[in-house]
Amino acid sequence: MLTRIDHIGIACFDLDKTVEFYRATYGFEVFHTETNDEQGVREAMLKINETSDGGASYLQLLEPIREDSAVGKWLAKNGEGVHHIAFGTADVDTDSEAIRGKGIRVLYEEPRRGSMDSRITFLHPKDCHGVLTELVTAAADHSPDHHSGHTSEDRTKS
Ligand code: CMX
Ligand code: CO
Repeated sequence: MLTRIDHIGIACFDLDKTVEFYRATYGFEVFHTETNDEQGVREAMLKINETSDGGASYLQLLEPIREDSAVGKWLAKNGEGVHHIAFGTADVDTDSEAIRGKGIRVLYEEPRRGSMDSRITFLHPKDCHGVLTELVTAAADHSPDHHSGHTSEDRTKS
């Protein structure tokens, strides 16, 4: 069951400048940063609020590390802006298979690694009225009760 907005993914050309915009304008602080090589992004997660399912909602600021990445290609075509939305669930495997069964293209055979060791998959935007949609199951040890909230750059996966 999808129980929260996990995050809104926002594509930007310069992560540091965009982080500073969200800090200076709204007072949102960085909760976590990492580079996800498989997804081709450097990213910052800004926690906006905790949610009734024990999770949280974030903004995910995304800077491409390669021009041929999903975000790099999208930025070249569209410029900066909202790239995707992500719904949170306790069970991304079951929920994504159920959605696949409804004839919607799920982009990965199996969920892959996302921010903060979450497990993620994506639904094709052309099957979702133009919205690239991600499904996320947060890692247990990155729930708000356990995450230290510090910034780390040590999660680069190659
Ligand atoms: N939102 C809405 N529509 C999108 C889109 C987006 N983010 N990205 C692409 N599209 C549309 C394009 O506009 C294009 O439409 P038209 O044919 O009408 O022009 C169509 O989808 C195909 O786009 P494309 O530029 O040819 O791009 P690809 O098909 O190569 O890739 C997609 C599109 C969705 C399969 C790819 O972006 C993908 O695999 N995304 C999932 C992974 C991802 O986005 N990772 C980064 C975030 C990581 C994270 O959140 O942790
Ligand atoms: Co995302």
